[in-house]
Amino acid sequence: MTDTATTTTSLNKFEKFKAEKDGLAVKGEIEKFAALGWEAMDETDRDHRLKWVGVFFRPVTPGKFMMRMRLPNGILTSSQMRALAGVVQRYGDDGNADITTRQNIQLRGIRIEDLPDIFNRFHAVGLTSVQSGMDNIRNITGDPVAGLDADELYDTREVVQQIQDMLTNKGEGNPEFTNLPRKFNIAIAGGRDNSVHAEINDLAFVPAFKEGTGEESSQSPIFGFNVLVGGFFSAKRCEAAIPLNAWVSPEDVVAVCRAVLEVYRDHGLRANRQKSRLMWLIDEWGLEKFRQEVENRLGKPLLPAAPKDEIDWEKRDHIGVYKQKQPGLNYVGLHIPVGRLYAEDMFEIARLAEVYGSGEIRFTVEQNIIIPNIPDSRLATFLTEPLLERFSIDPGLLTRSLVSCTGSQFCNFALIETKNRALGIIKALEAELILTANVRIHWTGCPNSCGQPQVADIGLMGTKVRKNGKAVEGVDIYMGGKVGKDAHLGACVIKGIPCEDLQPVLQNLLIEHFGAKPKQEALVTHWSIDHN
Ligand code: SRM
Ligand code: SF4
Repeated sequence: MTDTATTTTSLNKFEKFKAEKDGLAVKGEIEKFAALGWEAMDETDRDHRLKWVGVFFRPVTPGKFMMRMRLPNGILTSSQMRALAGVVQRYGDDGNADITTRQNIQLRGIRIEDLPDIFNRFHAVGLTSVQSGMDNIRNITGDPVAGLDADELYDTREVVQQIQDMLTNKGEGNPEFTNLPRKFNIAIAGGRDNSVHAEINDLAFVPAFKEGTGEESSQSPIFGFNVLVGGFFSAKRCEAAIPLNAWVSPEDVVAVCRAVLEVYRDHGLRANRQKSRLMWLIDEWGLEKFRQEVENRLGKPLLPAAPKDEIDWEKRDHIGVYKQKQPGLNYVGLHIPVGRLYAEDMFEIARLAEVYGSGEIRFTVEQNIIIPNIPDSRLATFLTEPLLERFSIDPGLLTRSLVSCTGSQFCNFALIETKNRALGIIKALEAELILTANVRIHWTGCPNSCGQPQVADIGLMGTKVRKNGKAVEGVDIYMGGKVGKDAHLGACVIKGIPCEDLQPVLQNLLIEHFGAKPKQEALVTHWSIDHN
């Protein structure tokens, strides 16, 4: 199918196993695997190909798998949430779930023998986990308040669903897109605040108005999207997406996604997995040739980009109570500490969404939830629900913006433990400091950057550090990430702080750069940004 993948003799191990048997083929073998058990399975099927159906072998917890769903635009129904809760409760041995940095959810503790029943349960409520890992397109993110926000420019829900349906054959799996050179991220922004981090996706669409041309020139500006390409993070390299110099109308978004993906699938670099993301192809070809190839696949010329996009707001976090564009209705954003949920929480969230709202639940890329469509008349009672004591609408100013990747509890790439440590340090900092504004602190357990430290005010990336002659868990500190309007990536400013020494370092950064005041002056130490 691809020129590079099939003709090279020195294929890397991943290209080899994909050429031998398509990842999606495991879909038809789930019953067999369930009967065999994980220990007897072929290792490549178990460790890699199962990811094509969203099932991840966890070397940290052998025999207890993780399942990564697909939730287009981060939206699910209460019945779907209940189905997920049921899986975590019934099948998840020590099970829990994590809301992810792509508006998505992962379930843990899954046993291979339960997969046939779990897939039946998903099917019954219209959920899919297909093509959510390995060399596939990840969950497609859209505006978390699409269709609710009076100021939105475009309701992203339908187009995000259409893209997912095209790429996954409505959740059944689509072999056309199961052998990409590497993972691929797509985001569609519909509001003015870039709630999806468009700039860190391989392909992103940001709202932009185009002046009418020719016969249309007398008309008012036309709504569409400027296209960004090539954004990605990896251990080797991190890049913000660059403009493709293309403007597309909403009706063309799905076709443009297809065209870009076909070009990437058929020409993306496959020799070295550290150099396979879309930006490496753009580097090799130059943007003009890449754009030309996309046009060829699209079968028509792309229009040049609109001179400016409409991202002109600071990014919102959606935590708290907000009026919807529908009179008398509200959406409420609940803070979920580091995105971690247990079965009973999930059942309770489903109940609250049904009793107070319309049954709909949404996730944000900050690993939080939104319950929309709560009428004014029920809002006060909703706000007295006990769950809101843990999942607050008004958390502390550091807690509020805390994001963390999985870390060593479940991820074998991790160099450090993240989620629990992140919560512990934030609690201690909030106890020591008086803050005047929220500060976005992102933790990520290794340079793969799943926790997006480069978009944070303060990003913490796990590393190993030597202290007193011993290797201990530590972090490199990133600063300067800007989201929303004029988004740009932060950079590493301090390297190699042992985690056990981190709290005073963060305390000082918060005082020096974010206006925090110590509750007790004596506790301030003298670390500074120049310290190494
Ligand atoms: Fe990630 C691999 C977790 C978002 C960059 N990521 C992994 C694996 C699958 C590694 C593994 O097999 O253990 C992690 C699973 C751990 C686990 O058990 O949970 C993992 N990534 C996550 C999640 C769950 C982090 C979170 O706590 O939210 C996010 C799942 C999103 C989803 O729903 O699909 C997640 N990963 C990201 C992001 C952020 C984003 O998409 O905005 C990035 C950086 C952006 C990007 O991809 O350009 C990211 N993950 C990576 C990479 C580096 C990719 C590269 O090109 O080198 C890897 C490693 C790889 O693919 O080889 C990776
Ligand atoms: Fe695992 Fe590293 Fe991703 Fe964290 S950043 S989830 S430790 S791969």
